Amino acid sequence: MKFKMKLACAASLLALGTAAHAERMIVTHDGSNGNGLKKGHKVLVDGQGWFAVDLDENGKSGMRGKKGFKNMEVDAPRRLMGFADSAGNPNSVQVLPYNYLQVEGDQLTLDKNAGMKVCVVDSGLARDTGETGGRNNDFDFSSITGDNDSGTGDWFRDGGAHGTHVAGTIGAADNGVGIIGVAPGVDMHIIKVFNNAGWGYSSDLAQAVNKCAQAGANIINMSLGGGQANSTEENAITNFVNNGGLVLVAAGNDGNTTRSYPAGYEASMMVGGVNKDDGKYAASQYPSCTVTTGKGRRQTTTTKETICVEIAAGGQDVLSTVPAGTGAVAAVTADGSAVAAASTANTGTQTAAGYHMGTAEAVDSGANGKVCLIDRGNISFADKVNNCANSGGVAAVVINNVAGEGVVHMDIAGAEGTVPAVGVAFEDRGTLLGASSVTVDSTAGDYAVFSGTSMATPTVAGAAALVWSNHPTCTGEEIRAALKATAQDVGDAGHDVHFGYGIAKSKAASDYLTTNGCNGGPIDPPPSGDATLSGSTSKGGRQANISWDGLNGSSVDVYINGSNNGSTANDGSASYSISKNASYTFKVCESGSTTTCTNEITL
Ligand SMILES: [Ca+2]
Ligand SMILES: [Ca+2]
Repeated sequence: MKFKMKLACAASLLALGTAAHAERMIVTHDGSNGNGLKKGHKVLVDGQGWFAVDLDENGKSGMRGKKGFKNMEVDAPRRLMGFADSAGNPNSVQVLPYNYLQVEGDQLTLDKNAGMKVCVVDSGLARDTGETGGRNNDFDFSSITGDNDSGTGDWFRDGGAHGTHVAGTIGAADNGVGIIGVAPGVDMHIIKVFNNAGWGYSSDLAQAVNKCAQAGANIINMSLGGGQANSTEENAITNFVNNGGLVLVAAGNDGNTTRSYPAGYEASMMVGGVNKDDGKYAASQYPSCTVTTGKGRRQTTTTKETICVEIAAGGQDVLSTVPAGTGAVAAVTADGSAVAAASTANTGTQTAAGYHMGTAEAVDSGANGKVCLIDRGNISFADKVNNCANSGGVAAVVINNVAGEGVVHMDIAGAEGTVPAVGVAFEDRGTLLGASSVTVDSTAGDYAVFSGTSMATPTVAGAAALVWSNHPTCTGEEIRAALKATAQDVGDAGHDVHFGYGIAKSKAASDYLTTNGCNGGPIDPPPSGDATLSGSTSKGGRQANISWDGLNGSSVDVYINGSNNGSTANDGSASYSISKNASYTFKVCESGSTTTCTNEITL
């Protein structure tokens, strides 16, 4: 019996060894023998004159020799276009979080002399030892003030990680380590309304808003909310905005249509969440923009874009600062290539050869001394980690089993095995299984990944400070309008309840204010569909080069300075001779259409 078991194991290992060398190929054929070519293979996708199939080297040579075979090429994986945190461990290098890149934080510089100050109404900031951890060094504390409160204590001691994470997204220092805030080093004023036990502020939120005003803040970030509107609270926020300020408030994380407050007041700018791929953060609330008040003949229905989500930013899986020692971040490399990973409670650093344990449902001596590469599924994460540790594995890397879901965030509560354990994305499975050396570096430290509209809101607050510092004569309402006018439309075409005007873009908002002045100009109609146009000049300003995509048809019409310049092949690019010191607008439309067009650009 024992002997038979061993044989069975050996057989399955061999089978895996062969499968690891198989590649997903696209085979094209002339149609004369399609079924003959497919015979004996599992067809993954069946097209007209082609099919996709996994083939090892023998399979490839067999296929080439068959009647009707035309060609064969690797079916390369395609991913959604998206943003990603820059590579590295924030405990030793400065990581650029994806939400910072997505909001164009890297494309604009904060002007510190403009005197922007962001008031963070949250759970305090980890400057000294607090309720959950110690000082986070990734702040310029000389630029940060706060107010103490009898209910919640010192603003400079954390009352939980939330406030430190939010403040880091707004203004963590650009100092070569940790993360970078969207407005790095911006002046901040901290009001601690929560502590680790929950709400503890001795007065109301209206008082917090007034304290922000007294401190000279021009932006307030409130990554908080609840169900009931309150007129005192609303009046305080309205006054702050009427005096030229801007108030960003989180939409909430219940994934439903509830209007949360203070986000739902007209004076507040409600912020929704997106993920790194510009998709919706599923938990982000999406209240209607329409309210009905009164009864019978006095009933009125009002639609206002200021009582629903106005703008969105990265809120899912956001990396930022936490009280020292309370976070954990993971970095994985496969033969030196960085692979995105999520940490677990099991931390540590190990480098070894990788060993594919399948779904790791049993102890496997092959993993001894190696990094266990484990597919998600069938058994709990804790059991996978235990089976890796009990096999003598030095670290466990669990690979997601669904494409497009990103890294797997694992709860390994109950695992007895103490080997470092991390989760990675399905898309990196091939890289990991093909690597001869895998490093797992999961370090307890001062940074962590959180999700929520609480993370999206400070991303927009940072963007507002960044844009406003470059246009300091504008009011908060003008900054709010510019952010909306230049947001990247996502989801349903145009304004919608999930994203408002779309994803905030700092550089675009700043450019818009440069072009149109604080009170804005005419807003370009949003491009229909996803058609986009970009361009540049060359030959000393004598040639304009444009590139577009997203238009259908074999040819397109190019409009220069509003006039149809004639048609050109829809091959995605064209060049035109222009006069050196003149400016030209370009727009590209589907042939014969004046509505299915790209955005307009000026060169
Ligand atoms: Ca930093
Ligand atoms: Ca939209």
